Amino acid sequence: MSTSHTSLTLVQGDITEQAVDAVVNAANSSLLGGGGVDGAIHRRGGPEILAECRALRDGHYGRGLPTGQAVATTAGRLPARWVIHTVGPRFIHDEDRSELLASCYRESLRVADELGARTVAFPAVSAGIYGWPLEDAARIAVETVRATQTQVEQVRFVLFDERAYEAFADQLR
Ligand code: AR6
Repeated sequence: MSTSHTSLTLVQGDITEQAVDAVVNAANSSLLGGGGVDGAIHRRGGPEILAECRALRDGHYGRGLPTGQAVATTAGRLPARWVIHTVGPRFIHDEDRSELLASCYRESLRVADELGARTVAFPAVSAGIYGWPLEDAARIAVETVRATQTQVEQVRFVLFDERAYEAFADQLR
């Protein structure tokens, strides 16, 4: 369980504007950028983030970052110290990949603990281009963070639009 001092908060807005220790990126295995949150983070954070991602690909992550795992880089010009990149599963109808989505939240918090991050902003991982139904993505996000032991003091879910905000708000009620 998240330690009693972990608070879960909701913000409707843009994750690249969050002044937190770490922002979580809904990346893909290549770590080399994409659309959605990933595109926004690299655009606003600048080339330093991509340079560190390339270095990761040249080193330990030669075959890319596996789905459900997380790794940190600088946050470049973002108002955060680190970006924690995680790779959500694509939603497919005939297979239950919920455990991989839960793993994104657990592993991101584990990396946050390693960094000493105390405030962490998450997007709704997999709920955009990867097609995960929003209500289910919100349930997995909130349940997993609540069930994870971490030193992080504030987990801030940053939802782009009102529909996503309401889906997360329903889970926190
Ligand atoms: N701030 C907060 N939330 C956002 C922002 C933003 N700036 N932009 C989009 N969202 P997505 P995924 C919401 O597609 O589904 C990329 O190409 C969005 O409305 O960013 O995990 C990667 O490279 C949705 O609710 O991530 C991968 O290939 C949520 O963030 C792939 O997309 C996640 O949408 C990952 O897809």
